Amino acid sequence: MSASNDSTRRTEGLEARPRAALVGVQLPGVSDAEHASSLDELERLVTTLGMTAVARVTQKRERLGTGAVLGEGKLLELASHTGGTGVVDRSVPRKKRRIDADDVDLEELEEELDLFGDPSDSEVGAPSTLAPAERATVVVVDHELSPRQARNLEKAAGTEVLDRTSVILAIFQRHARTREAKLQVEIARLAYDAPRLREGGGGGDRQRGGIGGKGAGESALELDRRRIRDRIAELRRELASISQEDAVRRARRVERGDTVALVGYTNAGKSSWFRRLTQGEVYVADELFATLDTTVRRLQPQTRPPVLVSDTVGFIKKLPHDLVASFRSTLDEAREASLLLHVVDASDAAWREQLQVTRDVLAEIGVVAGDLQAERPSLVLLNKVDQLDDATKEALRAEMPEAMLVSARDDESVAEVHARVVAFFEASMEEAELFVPWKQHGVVSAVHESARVLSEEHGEEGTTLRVRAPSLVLGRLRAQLV
Ligand SMILES: Nc1nc2c(ncn2[C@@H]2O[C@H](COP(=O)(O)OP(=O)(O)OP(=O)(O)O)[C@@H](O)[C@H]2O)c(=O)[nH]1
Ligand SMILES: [Mg+2]
Repeated sequence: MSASNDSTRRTEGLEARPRAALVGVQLPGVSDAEHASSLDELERLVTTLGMTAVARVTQKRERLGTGAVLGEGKLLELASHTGGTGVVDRSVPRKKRRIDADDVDLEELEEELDLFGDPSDSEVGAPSTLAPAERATVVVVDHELSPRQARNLEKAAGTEVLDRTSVILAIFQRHARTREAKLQVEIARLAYDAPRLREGGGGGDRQRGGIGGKGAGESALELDRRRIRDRIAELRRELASISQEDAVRRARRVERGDTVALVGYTNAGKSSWFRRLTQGEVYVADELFATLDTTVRRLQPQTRPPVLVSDTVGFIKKLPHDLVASFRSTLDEAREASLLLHVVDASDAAWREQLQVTRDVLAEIGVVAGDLQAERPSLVLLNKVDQLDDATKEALRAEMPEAMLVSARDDESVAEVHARVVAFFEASMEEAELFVPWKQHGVVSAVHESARVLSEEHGEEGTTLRVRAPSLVLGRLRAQLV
């Protein structure tokens, strides 16, 4: 189950792009709007990966079928888009059920009877009448699939099946630039593949018909699993050594001044804001997960002492846990920032959910303590308001009075956000008097570098400076003067 980078890279004409049929199950508690927006997002994910979404097959169900996700009627509908048979060969799982107690599965029995399928199911189900060139060549499911679900869907659809997680992983793989990002993605990929080995016997790729036998096959599998575990351990060690270098660099930065981190949902506009606030070049694109590596630059126009701005990886709904865990170190930048600028795409109908997802992931990785949000000052930027009409903006202001309505495309917005950031750090600064004796005169230039000097007097014994600086910086300067 891997979306091959190569196959898309080889793609020349538009018609050669993989054609995806999207599958989503609307579970209880998920509104129609949420369900639709989740599929829209899946479509953007597959588009980012170079595929074209050509069909959607959705179904309301009590739960995700453990057998094949969808009910029988919907499987036939899916097959009408892909040219498959629309049926799962049941003989294999049944036989397995007898030998494997874990596999006795009431849900699957219910599914066979289709107790939870929606009534429209029975109305569909003709085999594909589409010309081969119009058929979907891949099925992409908006949920994380178990190996068995994927296998059964592949049988019914007759095409490769990808789940949401593997699509996100493939995008991350393609967008990773630095060694650190590459390591993080590879660890997550291996962790995703390991439990899926049983099915395909080849790193979670399409299974080759029939279930592998016991005995020799199984020990080979054990070997594969161990190899993966060893490889993950090796990659983790390499990552740890890189992260340590990073920690040293970060510590130096903390000495130099305060950091503001841009965080938010993917495609919200973080990198656009980074560019505007630092006048630096960084990749901006209408793609999901354009940024995977953290970049840090000084706020421009510059302040004294300087404020650093960092751009970070974006979040997404149902972000695989391993991926969240592996990006922990990248997100240390956000964890150590004095202020979070939480960028929200206010022009996206799903912005409220996206805001919540971002807060949840930040809490999960320990950037904000969840219930202790107050400890990490953050400012919500409701971005892309250039796309909204006045009434919508008015409603947003009423709903989120403490947020700023902004657009990265608007100079005035940029000036306002810059001013707010400066004011924040200004408020966190203290005024103090420092006395630098002649014999330590070198410290005077350090004071000028890291603090704002309000006045400077040269006396008999040394120099007296009145300064404004963050307490952190003052503490460091005082320590040097003792
Ligand atoms: N109309 C409009 N578009 C914007 C605004 N800010 C950003 N965009 C566009 O939104 C898209 C995503 O912007 P990025 O800055 O790359 O978003 P990001 O949050 O860094 O995204 P990832 O790195 O993928 O997580 C780009 O096409 C930007 O041009 C804005 O204020 N208004
Ligand atoms: Mg970005």
